[in-house]
Parts: sequence; structure tokens; C-alpha cells
Amino acid sequence: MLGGLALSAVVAPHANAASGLLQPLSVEPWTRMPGAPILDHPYGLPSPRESVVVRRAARAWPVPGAASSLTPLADLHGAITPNGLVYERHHAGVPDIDPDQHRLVIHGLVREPKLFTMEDLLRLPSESRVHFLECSGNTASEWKGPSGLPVQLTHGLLSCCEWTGVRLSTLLEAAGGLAANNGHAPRWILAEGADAAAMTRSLPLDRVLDRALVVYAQNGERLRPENGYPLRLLVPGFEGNTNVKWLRRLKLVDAPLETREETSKYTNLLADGRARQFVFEMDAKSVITRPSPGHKLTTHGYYPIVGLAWSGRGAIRQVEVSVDGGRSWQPARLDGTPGDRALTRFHTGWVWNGEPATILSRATDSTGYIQPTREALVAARGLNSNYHYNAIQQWRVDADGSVKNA
Ligand SMILES: Nc1nc2c(c(=O)[nH]1)N[C@H]1C(S)=C(S)[C@@H](COP(=O)(O)O)O[C@H]1N2
Ligand SMILES: [Mo]
Repeated sequence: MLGGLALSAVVAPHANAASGLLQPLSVEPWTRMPGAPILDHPYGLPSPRESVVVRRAARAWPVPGAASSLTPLADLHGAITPNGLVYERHHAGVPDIDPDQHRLVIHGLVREPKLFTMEDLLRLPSESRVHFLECSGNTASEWKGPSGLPVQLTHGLLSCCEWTGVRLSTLLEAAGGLAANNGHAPRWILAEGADAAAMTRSLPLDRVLDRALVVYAQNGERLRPENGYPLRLLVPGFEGNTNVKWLRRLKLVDAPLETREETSKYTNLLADGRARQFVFEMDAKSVITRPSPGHKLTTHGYYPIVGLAWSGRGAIRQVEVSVDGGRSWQPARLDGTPGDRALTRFHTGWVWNGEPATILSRATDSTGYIQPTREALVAARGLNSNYHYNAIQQWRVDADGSVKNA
């Protein structure tokens, strides 16, 4: 059963009418001749027929090297983002780092400061884990109401990879463990990148020690240059910015360094003029990726509704979908067992009767937190803030079948 309907009942009428199931299959040119030789592409490429499935830029940035590109969520399947489609956010371009010359330093309040080569790091115990990464600026376009943009441009600062690397705790052990000094206790850790932005963030040790990894691989191969090659910090569930790319330095300190990226940027100004600082976890969120703006429903009848849900505080417990503007909700089916701080694919079905409709999804995470409405989020946070927009997203389906962000 799908969406309460037997599969045969919903699929058969289309299939018979449209594709002439009773005709014998024709023998096409590609079946009559051997295909292209192997090793045309020693590194495989997607089918040229999928050439529209690419990252896109949402806007031009005013500073040289500052740029972002967004993941084509509507065209992806499952939960893993292919490496070539992982969204990018660079504050000062993509550095061209020679891995043989790259070094990672651990210093500050540790017993024995250490310098690691990439070779050293590859010899340490490693592990692989699937986690999402989301820029805290993701979906900022919707704070003031529906932007009209497609899901790639509203929610595409989002990816999910299997990351491989070394636990932060293993590196600390290699540095002889934590060491207080002159009354300074090691409570925070500063991470610094080797790019021209020298991106630096301070992170509370007690919240990252059990989960942070220093990673050198994504989805089975070494990191892509744009995602931090040869080394990046991965803090599952934390806002994208804290996942420092091109990582070269970790310093154990007793208090946050109050860097640019945690004062002037990546703080959240509230309506009353106060600001939230060190807002690390990405709150639970979901979005319908198909159908989504730009798609068109061509006939009345059955349509699958699929999307993605995630939470920076744990796993997804439930996703509900509404096709009547939020008046009634039905639980969606989740793929497998939702992973900790990983994208979760949800599915449901819907028979569209040709009337205008509004479709929405709402996520609940393993802490019991429920994704808020836009009204509730704005009431709590005001409209000054750019970051951490996680409200329920609605798409409008018009009578002609076109889907809009309106
Ligand atoms: N060194 C460095 N690390 C960085 C950045 C950067 O510009 N320089 N951008 C940050 C931001 S804002 C985000 S959202 C993520 C993006 O990671 P990705 O480009 O691999 O998707 O990296 C973070 N780490
Ligand atoms: Mo970001």
C-alpha cells in the first residue's frame, strides 16, 4: 500500500495508456551494436543526459573568492549527496593545497603539542560515519515569506556524506591529553583553516569531544578540493561554518576567542536587539523535494511525495505530510532506520484531484522537538536574523498542475 492505495490501482492506468505495455519491446540502435569502449573516462562521469543536474549559485558575492553553490535536491535520490554535487561555501576561494606539505598542529592546553603530516593522520585509527552538513544561512530566503525560488536555491546549502577520518579525542590522546596551565582549564577548542580566509571558530570541548572527527575522505574517496582537501573538521549537527575546511590548527583554550565568525557573523540578532551567540546545533527541519517548485503535475491521479528530513540534535523520529495546507497530517514512511544527524528520506503518496493544493512536511526529531511554522519561528526570533531558519516549508500546487514557492 502506498498512501492508502494499492500500487496496481494507482500505477496501471498510466502505464497501459502511455507506454503501450502490450506491444513487444523494439530493438533500439544501442542494442544492435557494441557500446563505447571502457576507459573513455578513467574517472567516471554522470550520463551527459543528466547534465542539468548541477550545483547552482544563488547570488553573486561582493568579495573576491567569496562564493556559494547549492545542491540540486530535487534531482537527488536516497540520502547521500554525490561528491560532485555537495554544496560549496567558500569565504576566500578554494586553496590548492599540496597534501605532502600540509600539516595539522594541536597545541595550547595539551601535554605535548603535536604536528601531524597527512601520512601520520592516515596511520591513526579511523572511522566512517554518515552525517549531513547544512550552512546556517540555508533557507534564509524564506524569513520574510515565500521567495518564489526552487528547492535547490531555498534548501540546497545542504548535503549528506559518509565521512572518514580520525576522532578528535584520538588526536588529543596523541597529544598526551589535556593539560591545565596556570589556572587555565582546557574548555574550548579553536579550529583554523589554511585558506586565505583563515577561517577560525571556537567550539565548546564538552559538546564536540564525543562526536567531532578530523576527516580526509567523503563518500569513499579523498575530500574534494572544494570541501576541504586534504583535511577538514566535521562536527556532526553543528552549523556548516564550524566544520572548518583545509584544517591546519587546533588550539585548546579556556574561553572562546570571539573571532569574526562568532561575533560579526554567525550570531543571530533577535527582535529586542540582543543576539544569540554560539548557536551551534541545526534544528530539525524537512522539505518536500518532489514535487517542488518548477515541477508540473501533468495528469490527475497518483503522485509520490518525497523529501528529506534532518536534525542537528539526533535522529529523525517522524515526518508528517499535509496536502491541505496543514489542516490534516499523515505520517510519511522513512527509509530504513534514520541515522544520527543524517539526512533521512521520507515518502508518501497523494491522489491529486486537480484542485489547487498546498503541500507541506513537518519533522519531529529524537528529542521530541517539532519543526515550527514560519509564524512561530518569526514570533520567537524576529526578522533581524539571517541564520538558522528551519520552518515548515509549503509548496503551492495550482489548478494547472504547476508547483510554486508561493
Ligand atoms: N577554512 C574554511 N572553512 C570553512 C569555510 C571557509 O570558507 N573556509 N566555509 C564554512 C561554511 S560557511 C560552510 S557552510 C561549510 C561548507 O562546507 P562545504 O563547502 O564543504 O559544503 O564550510 C565551512 N568551513
Ligand atoms: Mo555556511
